[in-house]
Amino acid sequence: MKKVITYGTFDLFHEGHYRLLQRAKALGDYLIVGVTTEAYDKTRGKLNVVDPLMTRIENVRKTGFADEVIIEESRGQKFSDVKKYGIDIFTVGSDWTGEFDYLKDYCEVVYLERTKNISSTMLREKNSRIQRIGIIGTGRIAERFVPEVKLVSGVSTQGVYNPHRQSAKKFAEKWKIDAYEDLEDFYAAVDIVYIASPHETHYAYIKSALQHNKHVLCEKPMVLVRAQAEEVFREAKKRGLILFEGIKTAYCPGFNKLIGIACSGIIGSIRNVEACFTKIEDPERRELTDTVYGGSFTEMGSYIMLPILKLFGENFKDVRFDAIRAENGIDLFTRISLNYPNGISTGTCGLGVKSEGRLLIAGTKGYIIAEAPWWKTTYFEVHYENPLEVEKYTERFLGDGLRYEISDFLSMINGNSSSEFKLTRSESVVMAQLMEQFLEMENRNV
Ligand code: C2G
Repeated sequence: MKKVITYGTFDLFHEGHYRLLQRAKALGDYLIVGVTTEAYDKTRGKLNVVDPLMTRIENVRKTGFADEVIIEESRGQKFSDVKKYGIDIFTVGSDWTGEFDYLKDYCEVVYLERTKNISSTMLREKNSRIQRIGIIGTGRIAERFVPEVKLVSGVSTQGVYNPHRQSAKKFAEKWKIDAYEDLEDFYAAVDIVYIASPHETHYAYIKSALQHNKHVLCEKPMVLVRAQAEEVFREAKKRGLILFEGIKTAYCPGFNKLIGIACSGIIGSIRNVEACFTKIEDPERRELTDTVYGGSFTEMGSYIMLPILKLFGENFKDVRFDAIRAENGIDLFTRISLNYPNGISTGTCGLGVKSEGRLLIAGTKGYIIAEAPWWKTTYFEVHYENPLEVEKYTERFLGDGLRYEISDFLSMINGNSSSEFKLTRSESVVMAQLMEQFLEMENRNV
């Protein structure tokens, strides 16, 4: 008797799951299905699992393909299950290709083709809890986005749009999703849109996505002009849609813990914030060659403005920018100074100058320091006058961290607005205003 095993969360049970189990069963005579516990999903960084374990087991059982259902509770369990149950074939979807090759020493490993259009053949109503996401743009950030979507339950990457046909095709083949050349076809196939195209194209794409009644998650900087930010938020509100600026730090659990501690009063009243983020970039890249929209501030300014706006608010007295420029005029290293009635702040970012990336928050009783990469906060310290008195805080940050913003975006779409405070609309509007002021100062013709 040929024994086959497969595992999964099987949340919001859909056709992709059904087809996977059907083909897994067909590989042998006896199929064991391992269903993950909530605790295990948490440790492996899968967010937003909706259905309780019993419902997920019941849905697997109802397919009639499983001869036995077991619970998957920990990372090392697959290896021991293969031994324990005398497994001949381990199988899982092709989104995991390569990931379980270590089991090849003990059994056959088969990666079954993942089902692409999980909602095309099954009744849409049945799948209405799964949001189909479409990606606009195929750059580096879009590459990081797709694997993160996989770890958020309730959302599935449907396809990608890029006016450059070849780029869309290549991207779609790599991630086994659909490529769309026509924007109308793209909108017709998706429920929500993730915009990861060049900065200057965001505004037009946001408007067109909203006009097609799609919720929008847009990469930072969302737009580069204050009036445009106000306009798109107004439009989203009018249509009852969610428009979200994707600054991943804002949704990162460690960063939120840090802001909470900073505002708790333990360091007294906050008087100074210094945030720095630099990343040496290849001089040939768009960021350093696009003389209109490139440069350090448009690329990284959102990160360094975030803690300042979170801690001091939007009512600064004055703003000043200082920049070191490359020969082509692009800012290589930029400092924004925002002065408030009771505090001062500086944010520094650079693509062509390297510095210590840190976030320092000084108060009347003590200070908080988070070293690089504070924008993916996992650790920070609270210090006081007495140098021996140090409090240390840690928090998990999984993968590339985009899963946190995707998960919060999804909760908002599903009517839970409890994450809204993490990056408010008015904070996004002020960031657009500061981008606009910076570009004006630089005499860029945007
Ligand atoms: N699947 C699929 N097509 C989809 C979606 C999912 O074929 N459109 C497959 C996955 O590849 C997996 C199974 O269905 O084999 C269950 O998917 P999930 O519930 O998302 O579980 P997953 O996180 O992939 O669990 O230990 C857990 C396993 O390693 C994988």
